[in-house]
This record gives sequence, structure tokens and C-alpha cells, in this order.
Amino acid sequence: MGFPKDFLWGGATAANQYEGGYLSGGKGLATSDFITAGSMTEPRMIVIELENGERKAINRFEDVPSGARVVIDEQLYYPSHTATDFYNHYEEDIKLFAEMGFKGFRMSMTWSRIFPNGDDATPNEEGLAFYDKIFDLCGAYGIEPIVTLNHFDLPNHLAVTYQGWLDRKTIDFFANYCKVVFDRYKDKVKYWMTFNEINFLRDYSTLGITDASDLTKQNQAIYHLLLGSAKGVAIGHAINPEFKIGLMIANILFYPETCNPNDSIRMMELERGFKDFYYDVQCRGAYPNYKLKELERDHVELKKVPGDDEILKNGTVDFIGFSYYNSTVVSTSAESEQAGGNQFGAAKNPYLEASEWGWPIDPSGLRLVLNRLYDKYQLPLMIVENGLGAIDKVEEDGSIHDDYRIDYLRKHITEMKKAVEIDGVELWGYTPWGCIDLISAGTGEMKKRYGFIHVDLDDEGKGTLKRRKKDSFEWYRKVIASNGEELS
Ligand code: P53
Repeated sequence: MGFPKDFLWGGATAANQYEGGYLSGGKGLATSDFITAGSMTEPRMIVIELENGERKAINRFEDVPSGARVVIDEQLYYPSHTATDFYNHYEEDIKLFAEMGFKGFRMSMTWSRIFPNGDDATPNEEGLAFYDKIFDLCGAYGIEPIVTLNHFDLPNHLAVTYQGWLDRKTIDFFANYCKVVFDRYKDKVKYWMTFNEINFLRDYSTLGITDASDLTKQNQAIYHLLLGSAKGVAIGHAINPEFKIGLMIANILFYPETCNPNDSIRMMELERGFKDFYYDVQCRGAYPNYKLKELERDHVELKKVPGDDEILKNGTVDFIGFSYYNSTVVSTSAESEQAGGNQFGAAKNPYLEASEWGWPIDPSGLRLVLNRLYDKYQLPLMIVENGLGAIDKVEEDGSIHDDYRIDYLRKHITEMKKAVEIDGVELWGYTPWGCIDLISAGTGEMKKRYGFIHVDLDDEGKGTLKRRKKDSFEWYRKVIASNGEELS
């Protein structure tokens, strides 16, 4: 009973939010290095320079018009540049993870650390050596690295020169990156994921495209991205058949607001657009009919070349990795839509409480997600992100009492356990997000913290970077030591 003996308990991070060292060791600039901090009320921005030399800051999800150049404004604060400095603290941090008993550690590699421009003929040895040190250290502690190849960043040169994923060539640049790292780390890393939250990639910083809201451009870039992912999977399997290579999708759960069939139809449409399409392609190896029909309606004709269908077919994944933070309510009534105020025409869920950042907290939703995914695809699952972003207070004596975080995680682990014990879902691991404090992807804030380990850094980038254990550290250590039996 309970969790399997070799269950991968651990934690998750991403380079663009944690690694720092943005110019160290020969790393090239990444698109994420151009994103400023924001706040709960203000969006993160990027500064662009227009053809006439005029500079302006735009919301990072806004279209960068073609002809404009994205630049770094020295007056502004760019959180990725140092982040919480894994680059210089990895020994201390991995030791702390080991102390908690981690069996797995999810991290991402920075593509531009390996290929500074993205299209270089040879990789940057110093970058490769950096990750060797990380994986060796994990190995010494018996921690399995779970590596995301690309998490919300792109070598900026690929964006500037090729418009990133809009250009087919980027597929081969990515495939080459995969080949180099799979080959180099074939005996050190077994678990991989290609793109983080592939269903969220839409803008300049993730796809590298200008005029990103142009449906033809957007769909073509996403098509290339999916081909790149599939190629990567096939390359990995050829290099080491033991590799387990997964997809990674942001799995927000949807509920219809009422039993009005219209709500459910709307929900089906939104789920397909936001999630199902990405699961279907990466698990089944082809575009689903509903997507082909949508493209037809939108007058988007994908540019394909012979052999593409085979690439998608041969690059299906070994497991499903997903993030789960919250659920949302789909409504077709205009009033409810406004009350919920977000991108999914969402209404407020009266049955759930929300985090300080307004994210509804829905542990039972995790059990539903696990079951639905397993029923649909029959692939092993890994919860590679989950957690509570909250403001932590450091007491006089340096202690941090984050019982709210323990409460959130305990409830989610309890539901996860039901999915395994009662429902028989095949679950490989659980790596809660931001196991050590890092920069928020959504807002760029530091005060939105997820960690078991606190890092002394504020929203302006000031702080000693000192690491401190929160109360949740010891709690999680016991959870792991008891293989999920002791949750109190
Ligand atoms: P932050 C939005 C909604 C769900 C997941 O998010 C998301 C986002 C993007 O903000 O992203 C994932 O930091 C992502 C991580 C991110 C984490 O969720 O906004 O994979 O990079 O940090 C939490 O609180």
C-alpha cells in the first residue's frame, strides 16, 4: 500500500528563475534575460527599441512589432541575471536537498549556456562542465536529476536572427542541443522533459517571434516547437534507450460553472485549445482532428515538409509531467466571467479558498487530474510542479513558520495518495515547485515564495542570498523519510 518504494520525492526549479550567472562561464544572452521584474499589480515588461531609435517598455506578452529590437535597459532590474544564484550556491543547495532526503531534483538547463547563440557549430565546454558538476553532485547524494531542456527561455540570438521557432531551422538547432546534452549526460541523467509548460509558449520570450498574436505565425511556430520536441525524444531514445523522456504541460483543471450544456461545451473547447491539443500531439504523435478543423476555420495553412508526420509519430513521450496549482471555472454567463476575471472566461469558485495571489486552492482537483490523464493516455505520470506561493516572515531568531505551505502540500499529497492507493494511477514522482525560493515566473517578484528553503533576496534584487530552513523543511524531510505516510 501507499507510494511505490522508488517514488521520486523531490523538488523543482528552473534556470531562468534560479540559476543566475547570466554572463558567467560563456553563457549567451537568453530571451528571459530581457524581462524586468513586475509586481502583483504590474506586469513584467520588456524594453524595445523601435526602428527610429525610440525606446519603450511593453508588457512581455504584448506583440513585439517586427523591426523592433529588444534591449536591456541598465536602469532597470532584471531578476534572471542573478536570480537566487544556484550558479554559485549549488553545492550548498544540493546538500540541503539531500538533507531533506530528495530522491529527485527537477531543474532546467539553459540552452544558451550550452550554445550561447543557439546556432553555434560547437557547444560551450564551460557550460557543459557546469552541469557535469551538478549531475555528479546529485549522483553522489543519490538524487536523480529530472532535467527540463527548455524552461521559458531561448538563446536570444535565435529570436533576433530567425524569429525563434517561426523558422524551421530552429528545430535543428534544438535537435543539436538535445544530441549534445543527451550524449554528454547519458550516464548521469535518466529523466528528461523537453519543454516546460509547452501549452503556455506564445510570445517573444518563449517562442522568439515578433507579432506573436498573428495566428499564422503563432501556429507555425508551435508546429515547429512540437516537431522539435518529437525530434528530441527520438534522438534521446537512440542515444540511451533507458531514458525516460516526458512532456510538461500546465494542467489547470477546468470545471463548468453550471449544468447548462453550454458551459460544458465551452469548457471542452477551452480545454482542447489550452491543454488537450498538446497532450494529444505528444502522446499520440499526430495533430487531432479538432485542431486541424480549427486551423482550417482560421485560414491557417501550416507549412509542412515530407517526413514531418513521421517525426511526430516517432517522438511520442514516455511519461506525462505536469504542473498543477489550481482549478478554474468555465462560464458562459457574462456576469460570472467578469467576477472571475481571467483568460478562461472564468467564474469564481465559491467552494474554494484562494492564495494571496488569487489562485484557487483545490487539492481534490489534483486527484481528478491524475485520474483523467491516466485514463486517457495510460502513461506514467509525474507531478513536476505544485505548491503555494506565499509571503514568508523571517522571525528575529531566523526561523520561518510557514504552516500555510505545509497545509497546502499536505492536502495535495493526501489526494495524490488516494489517486495511487484507491484509483491505481501510475505515479512516478512529486517535485513541488520552487523547493528553494526563486523568482516568480508570473510576476518577477521574490516575495512570492514557494520554498522549503528561504533565500534572503527582495523584489529589487537586494539581499545576502543566505539560505535558511523554513518549518516546512523538517516537515517535508519526514514526509519523504516515511514515504508519504507521515503527513502531520
Ligand atoms: P509563479 C502561470 C500559471 C500556472 C503555472 O508560477 C505557471 C504560470 C506562469 O506564471 O508557471 C509555472 O512563479 C512555471 C514556473 C512558475 C510556476 O508555475 O508565477 O512552470 O516557471 O514559476 C509558478 O508563481
